[in-house]
Amino acid sequence: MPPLTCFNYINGQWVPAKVRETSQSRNPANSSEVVATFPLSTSADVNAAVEAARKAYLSWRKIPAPQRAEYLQRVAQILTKRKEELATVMTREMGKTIAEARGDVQEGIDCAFYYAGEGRRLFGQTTPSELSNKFAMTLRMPVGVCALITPWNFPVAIPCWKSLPALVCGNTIILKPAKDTPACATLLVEVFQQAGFPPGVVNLVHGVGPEIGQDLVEHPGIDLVSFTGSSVIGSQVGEICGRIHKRVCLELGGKNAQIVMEDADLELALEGALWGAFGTTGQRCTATSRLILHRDIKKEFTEKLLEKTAQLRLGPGIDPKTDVGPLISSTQREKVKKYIDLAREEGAKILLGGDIPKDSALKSGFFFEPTILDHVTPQMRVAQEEIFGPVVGLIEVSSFEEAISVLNDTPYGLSSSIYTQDINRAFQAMQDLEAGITYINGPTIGAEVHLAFGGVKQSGNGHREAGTTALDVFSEWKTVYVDFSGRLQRAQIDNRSV
Ligand code: UN1
Repeated sequence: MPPLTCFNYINGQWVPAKVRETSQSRNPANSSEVVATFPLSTSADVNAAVEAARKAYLSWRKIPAPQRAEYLQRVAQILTKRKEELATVMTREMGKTIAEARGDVQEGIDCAFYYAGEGRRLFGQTTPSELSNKFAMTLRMPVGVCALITPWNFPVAIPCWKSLPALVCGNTIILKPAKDTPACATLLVEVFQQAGFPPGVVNLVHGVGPEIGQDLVEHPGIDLVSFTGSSVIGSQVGEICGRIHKRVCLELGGKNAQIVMEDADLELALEGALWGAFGTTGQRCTATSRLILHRDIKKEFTEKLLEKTAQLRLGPGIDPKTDVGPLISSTQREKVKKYIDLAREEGAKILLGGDIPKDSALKSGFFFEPTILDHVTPQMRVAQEEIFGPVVGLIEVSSFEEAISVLNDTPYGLSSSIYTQDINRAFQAMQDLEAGITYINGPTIGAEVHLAFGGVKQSGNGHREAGTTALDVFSEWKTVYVDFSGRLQRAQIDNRSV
């Protein structure tokens, strides 16, 4: 297939960047196939996108939300029609298996239907006033122009999580996708174009993070930044936004764990661990990277886990028999490799994997063996830092209380899981696990679009995406008082007897 030539999308037109330098995305399963070329935009392109988005905002915000929702309804329908096409390009460009790529597009479709429905709600509140003949209410108002900076690991779902609630709330958007997945972003924006959004409502600027990311974040014409990515970049984004009082939503890393208690259904816990740790080659911010195992089941569970993990088939995601695709890039693979070296130095034992596969058929891609580390202790760096690869560390514990405390003992708090058949422990865990998401008898991955998504501690800045909670990111509350008494009523004074 010839490479896709990607352009920026500004004010309803596909345009090249002002400086005509380009870069490429490549298929991580073979590293040689160029999937797309994309422009390396500069601040001049960002300025043009901001100008278009600002102008469009003036009229888009005035379109009634139920009518804005009709555009989202069309996005849902067109995405459904183009699901297979987008999934195939995603697998080629990003590497995840074709089944998972379909799931990624499906998440976008679900999101579009969900927020289209929100267009007929966007509920505010009415509440009694302290004073007579006076009405009090809150309304959702749009924020303005939103910069959406998105990662490569969910190249359709995450841009949808951000753009669709932003649009239904009446904002205009500038999407800046990851440099690794320009083709996915281009096809998604093509879907928005087909849905007929007025010019300037949806804009796309390609480029490399540090170069135009900062321009976007600092630009005075942008009112809100929504960023998903690493905690390191997230704190830089947050710092700039804090300094200039810009609204910012940060979805950052995770060091998610699955607890397996001695009373758990072991087969179920095993399937959950395999999917949570090695699904998407461990490249999810919700991936399971620690297994906290009760000592009474650790031996049996580990043996079975080793056996099942050894059976996982590595290969190009496009082959339906593949369980685990490649990592996104050689840089990411180097990072994973460094963590394996570190694990060795720290005294962990590599039970399985830990290297680049020897199989010559896999040589040209960025593959890495599914890896199980044993004798991991809670304070090792491999148990504290996000690896973002197919690596899981086993930590032994002797009690439920210890399991909870080990799970909580990292700087992150995104997703968490416990397998137990004891209802009291399940509820106790629900209450005590320090994470934005807790699964009872399910793996740490697999969030659904109509529920809040996000984490505590360094996993974010307190906001939640998805569900109605995303509306709180993308709208401002306006409180309105209507006094129909025809006279001055002084709150806190005229309604008091003393
Ligand atoms: C991410 O990895 O950034 O819950 C998002 C999940 C997916 C989304 C992951 N629905 O695993």
